[in-house]
Amino acid sequence: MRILNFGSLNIDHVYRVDHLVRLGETMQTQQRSLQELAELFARFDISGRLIDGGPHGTGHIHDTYRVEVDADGASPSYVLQRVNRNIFKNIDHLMDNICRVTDHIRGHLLRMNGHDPLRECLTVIRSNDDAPYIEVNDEIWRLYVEISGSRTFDRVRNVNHAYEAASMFASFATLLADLPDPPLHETIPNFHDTPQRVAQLKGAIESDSCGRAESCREEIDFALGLESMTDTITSGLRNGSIPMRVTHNDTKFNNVMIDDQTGKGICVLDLDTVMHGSALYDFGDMVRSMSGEFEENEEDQSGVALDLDRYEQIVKGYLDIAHDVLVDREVELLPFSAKLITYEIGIRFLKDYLDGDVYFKIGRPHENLDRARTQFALVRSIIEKEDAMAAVTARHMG
Ligand code: GN1
Ligand code: MG
Repeated sequence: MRILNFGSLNIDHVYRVDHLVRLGETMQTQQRSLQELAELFARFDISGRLIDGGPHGTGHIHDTYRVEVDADGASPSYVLQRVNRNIFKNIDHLMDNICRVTDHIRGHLLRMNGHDPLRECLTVIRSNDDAPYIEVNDEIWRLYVEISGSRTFDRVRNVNHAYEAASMFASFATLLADLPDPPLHETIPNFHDTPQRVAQLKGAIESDSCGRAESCREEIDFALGLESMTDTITSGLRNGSIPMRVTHNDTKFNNVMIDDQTGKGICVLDLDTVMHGSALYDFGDMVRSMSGEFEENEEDQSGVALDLDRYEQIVKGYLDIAHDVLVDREVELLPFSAKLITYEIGIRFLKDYLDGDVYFKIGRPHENLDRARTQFALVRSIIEKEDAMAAVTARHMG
């Protein structure tokens, strides 16, 4: 089995996107003055004077800034992130997981030839007090080395992207399969407990705190109509038919850095939810985020559909690495997992819309409702194509 796949696919085009998100245009990351960013940067144990910085990326949870530094004539960049502590309640646990995971992966990369841990693994910069984060005015900040010569994309842009990202996430899991004890902390309890997500949705419908339930009756009915499928993976984990593994738990396409020159996946990002769970949620979330020609928040969902060729690339990229590791029950549930996680994330968006948009950042009114509708449209498409997806999967397991 290959450990890391940096295969030999050719990419004709690497599409460039502008990483810098202007304030107010698409999200709510607070603008910070250069002086503020410089003061924060100075509290980390790294040389250099901050010369530029601003909001970065399209994550839904934290506030992320890219900062550029002058260090003896060189100008390295870093990613400075204000951690959302409403969501991550135990910062020591969160950062302990991330340090353990990155140290473990770095160790593997250093033992293998031809790898660059600074580009292929996140590097946490420690603070002047030798901690993996700083606390300033009740805010939690952390600093990562920016991965040079690469970028993320919110949407798959060419035929090889899906293959690349799927093989990156599979390699990531392979590298963590021998993570020694103790178990990782559960940074968000019951994160992929789909039945519990349904219970939370029901609570939000019941309290209807913003008076929005009537306007999304159709979405609510759709969500509740599929409730019977929701414990398939959680019950499998409980009865042992599905193995518990170290998993990423947020395998959307924009959590993989793609190399500008080669178009290959180089590094997996967003390690906040690396925990013990089912590989199926990881596989399913790749399909959710990579199998179509649409954004996560479409206002018009008529173009939302699963593309079987894309699905095949994801299966190929994933199974090229994970083929020998998966048990039969996991293989059988690969197509189902795409339906389940798309549903789960759809009901999380719907719940947040009902709650008044308190969890996922929004850039416009009703964005969370559009996100929910987009996920539900994809669920419908997966239901139509589940048999074809199973046939594709079987072909690549053969
Ligand atoms: C959030 O942090 P980000 O934007 O990569 C969320 C995921 C969802 C995703 C949907 C901690 O991920 O669970 O799948 O949005 N992360 C958390 O886009 O809730
Ligand atoms: Mg992310």
